Amino acid sequence: MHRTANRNLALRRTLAAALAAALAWTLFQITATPAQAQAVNVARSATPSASYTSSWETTAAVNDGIEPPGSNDTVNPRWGTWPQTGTQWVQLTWAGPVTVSASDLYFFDDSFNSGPGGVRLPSSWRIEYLNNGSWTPVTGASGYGVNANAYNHTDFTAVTTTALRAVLQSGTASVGVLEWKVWGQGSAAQSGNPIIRDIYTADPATLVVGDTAYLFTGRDEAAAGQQAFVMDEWHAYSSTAPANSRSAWTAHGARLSLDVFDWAGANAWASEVEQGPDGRYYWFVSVDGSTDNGWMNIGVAVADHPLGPYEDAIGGPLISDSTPNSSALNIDPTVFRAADGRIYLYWGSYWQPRMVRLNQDMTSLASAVTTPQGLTDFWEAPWMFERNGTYYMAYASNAGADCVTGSAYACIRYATATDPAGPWTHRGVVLGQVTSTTNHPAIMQFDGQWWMVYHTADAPGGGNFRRSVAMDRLYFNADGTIQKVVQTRGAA
Ligand code: FUB
Repeated sequence: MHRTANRNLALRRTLAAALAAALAWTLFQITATPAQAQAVNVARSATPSASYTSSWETTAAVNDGIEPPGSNDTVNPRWGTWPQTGTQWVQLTWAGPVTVSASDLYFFDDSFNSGPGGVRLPSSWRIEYLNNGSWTPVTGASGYGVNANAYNHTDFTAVTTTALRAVLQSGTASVGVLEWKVWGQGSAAQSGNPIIRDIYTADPATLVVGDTAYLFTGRDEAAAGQQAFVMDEWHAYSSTAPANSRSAWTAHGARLSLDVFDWAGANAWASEVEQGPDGRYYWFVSVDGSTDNGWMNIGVAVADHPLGPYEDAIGGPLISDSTPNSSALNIDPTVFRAADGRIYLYWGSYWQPRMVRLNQDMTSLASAVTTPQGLTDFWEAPWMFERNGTYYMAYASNAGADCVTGSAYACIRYATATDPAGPWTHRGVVLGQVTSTTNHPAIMQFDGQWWMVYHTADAPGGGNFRRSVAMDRLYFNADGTIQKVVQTRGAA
């Protein structure tokens, strides 16, 4: 018993160190984004290409949304032309016309920190746009800076086009770009994402009741530049015509807060609402409790209506560090009621998914806690649903080249099973890395359409601790596998 406690303590310390490292890496990645009043960064919805790309670099780097930590970024994807020199270009192509009038371009220069220096700043560069089939320099350019370790901002006379090029003339070596933001409006791949912009929201959960879709989120209240989660309450939204548009959703404000749980102190993290067999609505939440020496717990609130008012359903945690075989971090509940009446709770983080069955009261455990099998590279944030007799588990993962550019980020993988208890078969990545380090899925079907709801750092002033909920269509293949979600963003 004592040895187990010591082992748990050691594990917790190791995991805490891993979290600290992840957060430190997050800090390293964050730099300020220039304020852009109405325009959005339409580069994110473009397809990149280039005159030449070194085989170990990628054009995807230029519009992946990753803020460069410096011009010699040895961690994130980069576009570079080594050993090619002379005139080189990188291009953004849109599916439909965009109207653009400014750009911020961050050069790749690997000479810093004693790097090899094969890729250096260009001697000069210019922006060209596709004009009736011809590449034409933009006019009225405010300047073409060639600074390292910073964005080089250019305003120019607005053009409507489907493609833009940064044409770089090499200087002392080959050339490259780490990130290119293009400010404007339009493009076929644009949407109203993020769908909530008056406050920062994270960790979406959906629930469809009759003709209404409900969206429940956490609220990020970190001040600008604050590098920590500040989360005290959960918000609710509803829509009778859900879409990736701000106007589709009605805000209902904070419908649950830490105050409801006398035993909880902080961290209103990820949650999910599920209707119980009694017809009432149970809001399962991640919170930092104060009833034991542990950290996060799962609590439950209950109400007669999805929008509340909610009250604590138990008076203490449903799952805590005292629960035998609980996860190293007891957060991110997803609850699933199977057709045979059984109720399953999955949760977990720090690579430790857990599953337990719930009693019909939704507030007590009906089985021992088990470790689900087959959730390959699970990190956290499970979301369970069923379609055509197949059970699906989407979850955040921070491992694998098909998933993330660095382990501080996460993609969403998914697995399927023929039984709600598993075993699960990993099927791949359904949502790629997003602009925030954390990634968190909710999946819903409404009116025959499937949606992936998630969060990003894309709202103005956003960041890893100031996230915003977004949603995009989810498509199934005939064999039940899921196509990778196309992330859209914009100002629609
Ligand atoms: O929002 C706090 C935590 O970040 C959530 O519980 C995780 O899923 C991650 O999104």
